[in-house]
Amino acid sequence: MIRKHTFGTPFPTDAVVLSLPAEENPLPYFILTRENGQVSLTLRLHPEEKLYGLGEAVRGMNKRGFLYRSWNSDVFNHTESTESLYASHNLLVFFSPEHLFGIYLDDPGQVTWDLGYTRMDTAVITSENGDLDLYLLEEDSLPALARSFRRLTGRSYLPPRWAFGYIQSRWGYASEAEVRRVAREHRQRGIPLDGICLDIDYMEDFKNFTWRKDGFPDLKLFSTEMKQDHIRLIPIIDAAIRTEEGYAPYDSGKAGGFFCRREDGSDFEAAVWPGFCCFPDFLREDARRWFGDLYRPLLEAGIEGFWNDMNEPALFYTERGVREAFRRADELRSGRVDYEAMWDMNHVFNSIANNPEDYRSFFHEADGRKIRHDRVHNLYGAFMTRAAADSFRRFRPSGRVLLFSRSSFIGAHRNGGIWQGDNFSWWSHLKMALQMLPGLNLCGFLYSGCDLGGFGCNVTEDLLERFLQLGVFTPLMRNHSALHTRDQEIYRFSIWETMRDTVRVRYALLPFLYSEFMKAALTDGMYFRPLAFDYPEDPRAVSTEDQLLLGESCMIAPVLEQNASGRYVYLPEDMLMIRFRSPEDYDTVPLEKGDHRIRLSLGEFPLFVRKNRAVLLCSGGECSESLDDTSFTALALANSPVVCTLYRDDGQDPSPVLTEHLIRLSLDPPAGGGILRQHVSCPAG
Ligand code: MIG
Repeated sequence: MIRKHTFGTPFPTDAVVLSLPAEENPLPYFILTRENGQVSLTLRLHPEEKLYGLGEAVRGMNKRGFLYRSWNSDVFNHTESTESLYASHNLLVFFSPEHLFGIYLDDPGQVTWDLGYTRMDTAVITSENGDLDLYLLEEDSLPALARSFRRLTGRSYLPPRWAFGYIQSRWGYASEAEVRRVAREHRQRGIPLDGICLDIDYMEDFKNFTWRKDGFPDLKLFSTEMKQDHIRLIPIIDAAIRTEEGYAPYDSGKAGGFFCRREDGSDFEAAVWPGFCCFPDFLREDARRWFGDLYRPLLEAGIEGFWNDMNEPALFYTERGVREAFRRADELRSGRVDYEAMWDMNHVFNSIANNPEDYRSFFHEADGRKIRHDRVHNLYGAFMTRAAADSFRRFRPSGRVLLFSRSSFIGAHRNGGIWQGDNFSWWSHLKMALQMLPGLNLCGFLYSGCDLGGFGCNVTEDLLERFLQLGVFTPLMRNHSALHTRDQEIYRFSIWETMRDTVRVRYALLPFLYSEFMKAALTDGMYFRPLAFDYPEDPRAVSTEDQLLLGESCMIAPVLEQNASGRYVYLPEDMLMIRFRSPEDYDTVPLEKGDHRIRLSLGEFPLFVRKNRAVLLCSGGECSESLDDTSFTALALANSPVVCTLYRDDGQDPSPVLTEHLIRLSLDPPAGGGILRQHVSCPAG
C-alpha cells in the first residue's frame, strides 16, 4: 500500500508516475516537526533495525550509523566520510521486528538523513525546503516494497543488449588512431570488447557536440568501421555549453533563451572544461527539446551510446567566487599572516568549486514559475538525462540507446543507467562499489557499475583483476581511468591473460546475465539484492554486508582485499559453487548452508547457485553479437526438477513484452541428487 502526505507546495519532480490523493490522516511511525520552514521526521530505531536504500551513497548496504545529505556533488575525492555523492535517491526502507515500510521524499532540494548518527537509536530526516510529497510504502516483504516503489516511480530503463559487453574507457583518447589501437589490442589478444568510450578529448576545446577535426576527421565513417568490428563508440556529453558566439549550440540556446539566469535576468555563467559556460535550463520542456535535438547528428552518424557527465551541475569557478577569493587574499596581504588566517584563506580557495553561494545565484523557469536553483538542485542531472532519452525516443524510436549519467534523481531510472562516479584505485572503493549496488537497484537503477580498476590514482594488477571479477556481474562492465594515471587497459599488464579470461567468463555468462537483468527490469524487481531480501528470517544472512544475490538463481561474493588467498562466505542455503578461472576451466563444488572459507587465488572467482536453480553458460565469444545463445551448459545443484526461464530478445526492442520472450527449461536432477551438468539447446525463435 502506498500513501502520500503533502507538505507545503511540492515541486513537480517527475519522479512519481502514480497519481495518488494526499492523505488527511496523520503520518504514522514518525514524530513530525516543522521549524524555520523545514520539515523533520523523527523515529526511534529498533535495536535490530536495518535501513536500506539511499541509492548512491557511501558505506554499507545497511545505511544505519551515519549522516547522509541529498545534494548532488562532484566529489572526485570521496571517502567513507563523504555525505553526498553525485546523485540523490531519497528512498529509505526500515526493516526490523517492528517495522517494514519505506519512505520516499519527493523533494529536489537538500535533505539530511541522520540515521543513528547523532543518537544511535534515532533517525531524523530533514527536508530543508519543507515543500514535498512524502510517500509511505507498506508491504509484507522487502522484495514487495521494492516492487511497490517501482510501481510508484515507473519501470527501469532498458539498455541495448550489447551494453552488457565489456567497455573500455579512458580519459585521454584523443584520436581515431589511438582508439583503433585500443580496439586492435583487444581483438588481437582475444580480450572481448563491445564498446569504447570517448571522453572530452574527442571534442574541439571540450565543446559539447563538436568533434575535433585533427583527431577525428570523419565520425560517421569511423563509427561505421568500428561497428563492423562490433565495437560501439560511446561519446561523453557534458551539461554545460560554452559561452561563445558563433558556436552553434550556444547561439541556438541563447536565441531560445534556454539558459539558466541570474536574478537580474542575465545568463548565469560558470567555468567548466571549455571555460565559461551557460547552463541549459533542463527543467524546461522547450530547453530539453532543444538540447535533445543536439544529439541528433551523432545518432545519425551511427552512435548508439552516450554518457552524460558534469550534470550535478559541476561548477569549477564563477567570476564571483574567484573575485571573492582574491579579495580575501588581498586582505591577508595587508594584515598579519597567522595560521588561522592562512587556513582560512586555504579554505576560501578550496571552496571556489561547487560553491553553495553560486548554486543560490541562478534560477530555473519551470511551468512558468521562477525557482532558485538550490531548491531543485538534485533534479539537474535527471532532467538532462530526460532531455537525452526523449531525443532518442524521437530520433531512434525502434531501438534502444545506451545512456548512463553521472548525476541522477529518482525518475531518471526510467531514462538511463548511471555509473558510480569518480572512484579511486582503492580496495575500499571496490568494496564500496559492491555495497552501493543493491541500494541503486532498490531505487530503480538496475543498469549500473563502477569505474573498474578505479578512476583516480594508479591501479595495481591484482586490484584491477579483483575489480574485473566484480565487474563480470555488474550490468555496466566498464574499465575507466583518469588522465595521467597509470595505463589501465587490460593488455598493459603482465597478467593480462588472467584478466582476459575473467572478461571471457562475462561473455560466457552474458546471455544468462542479460536474461536475469531483463526479467528483473520487466517485473519491477531487483537484479542485485542484499541477502536480507530473500532470507529475512536468517540473522546471519540479514547482517551479511559483502555478498549479493543476483537475479533468481545466484549469489556473488567477490574478493575485496589485497593479497587475499580467499575469503569467508556465508551460504544461507545449500548452493553450488562455481569457481571460475575461465569459461572452460572451473570447479563445481557443492556446499552446505553455513560458513565456508573459500580458497581463491588471484585468477579465481566464485559464483554461487541456489539449490534447484540453474546457471546457463554459453561458449563465449569476442563480442556480444557473436555469442551463441541457442546452446548452453546448465549447471545446478539439484535434488528435484530444476525449472529455469531464459529471457531472450533482439536486444533492441524498446518495449518488449516479457512473456513473449521467455523460454522455459526443465531439467531433471541426477539420480540421488547432486551436481547437474547438462547441455541444453534453445533453438532460435
Ligand atoms: O572533471 O571528462 O566522472 O569519468 O573521465 C572531470 C573527464 C570530468 C568526470 C567524469 C570522468 C571523466 C572526466 N570527468
